[in-house]
Amino acid sequence: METTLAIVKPDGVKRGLIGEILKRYENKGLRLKAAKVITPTIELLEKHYEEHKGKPYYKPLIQYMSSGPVFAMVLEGENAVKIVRLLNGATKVEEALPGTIRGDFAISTTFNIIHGSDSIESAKREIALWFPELA
Ligand code: DGI
Repeated sequence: METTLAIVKPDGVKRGLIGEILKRYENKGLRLKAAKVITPTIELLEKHYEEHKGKPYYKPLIQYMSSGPVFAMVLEGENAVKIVRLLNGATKVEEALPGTIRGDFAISTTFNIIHGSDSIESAKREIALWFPELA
């Protein structure tokens, strides 16, 4: 059984989309194993996004992600990593299909509502980072 990390980003929380997003994951059959509302520190975000360091969007991304509370969750299910990314939709918002979370709710690639781990290895690393208490 796979686990993955999904994060409703600050704009998603501000817009009241936590319930809508969780409903989509649960409707699909994923189970919520852990969740919390936190305003992430810069230190946590720099670790989370370390592979993006130096990219032109890196600083705005860290600033945006630390701008308010997020809803971080651990989801479990068969193929959870891929399924969450399918439900989330493409990174580039103009490629995110209707029916996906980004396709239905996001208009900007920078402010794109939701995060999902991109591989089983990333999921393990990210869950340890955001939920050290589960280790
Ligand atoms: O896993 P994703 O969130 O779909 O995408 P990612 O891990 O490649 O990038 C992490 C975040 O960085 C993404 O959600 C938004 C931002 N980002 C990535 N590529 C671009 C970007 N932001 C802008 N403005 N332009 C990009 O090309």
